[in-house]
Amino acid sequence: MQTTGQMFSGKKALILGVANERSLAWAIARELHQGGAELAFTFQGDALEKRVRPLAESVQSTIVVPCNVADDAQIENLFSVIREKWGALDYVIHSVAFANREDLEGRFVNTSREGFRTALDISAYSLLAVSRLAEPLMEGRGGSIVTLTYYGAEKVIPNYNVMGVAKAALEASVRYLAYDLGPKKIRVNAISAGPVKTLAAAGIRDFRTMLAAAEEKTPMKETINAEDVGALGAFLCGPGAKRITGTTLYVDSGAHIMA
Ligand code: NAD
Ligand code: 0WE
Repeated sequence: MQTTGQMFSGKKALILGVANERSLAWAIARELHQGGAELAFTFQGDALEKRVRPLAESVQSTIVVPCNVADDAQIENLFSVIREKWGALDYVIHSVAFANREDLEGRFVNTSREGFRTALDISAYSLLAVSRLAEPLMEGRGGSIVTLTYYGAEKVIPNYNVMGVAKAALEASVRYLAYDLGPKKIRVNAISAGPVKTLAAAGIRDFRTMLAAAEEKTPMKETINAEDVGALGAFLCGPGAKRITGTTLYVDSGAHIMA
């Protein structure tokens, strides 16, 4: 048994989806850093760079690269930087989702072709795009790819709408990627997290009411926090998960078992 402090020493982790200190990706990053991993971060847009750089510096990360996952050229540039600086990669944390604001309220049936495309492109396709470029860097050493999902992929959650469809595609993609990358000992899994008040959630109308309802309905009568997600993310990268792939693990105080 390795000690916790040494669990990720010599390991290299690429983290996509930190917006600020409340981001679920940041909670996973902190946990990996705690275990001794080296980290690289991406940010989307100039506005977030000034948020992400200080966080990266606080964990001694020197790789901070812009990456809008809607743009193949930016994804390719990201991996050319990783290839040049590290030449190898152990973990990818994919914690990115986006749908147009107007598609996260009202009727799902009204989602436009463009709104559907955007949600699926950024929230689901991006996992394949990133995994394809991570594969050669993980060659010969194995790896773990972790993405973030939500129960709205499986059951109707009012207003989650096209994001639910995108998360369903993401979860299916996790299975197909796990099949493709399995022979190379690259594992691919999703974390299905209960609601947490992050930047992405702050944009959602009545989110506070939803949190209160979630607290009431879960077996444990409590909501989760980002640290809970951090712990599961690190577990999925660690030795305890070495034969876990293609699946969705829940950190939701048991919410998903309830009728
Ligand atoms: P967050 O706002 O901190 O993170 C979302 C990230 O997505 C941001 O860093 C944002 O920059 C990034 N992003 C959006 N569009 C992008 C693009 N085109 N290119 C690159 N990056 C882009 O919020 P969060 O809650 O930490 O969300 C992270 C993940 O967790 C998402 O996949 C979300 O669906 C999932 N999730 C969140 C909750 C919750 O309640 N907060 C619950 C379950 C799952
Ligand atoms: O996946 C999410 C939300 C992701 C998200 C958030 C936004 C807000 C700002 C994607 N796109 C956007 N676009 C924006 O313009 N979650 C799991 C959090 C969430 O969102 C909901 C939820 C929960 C929980 C929307 C409706 C109902 C519940």
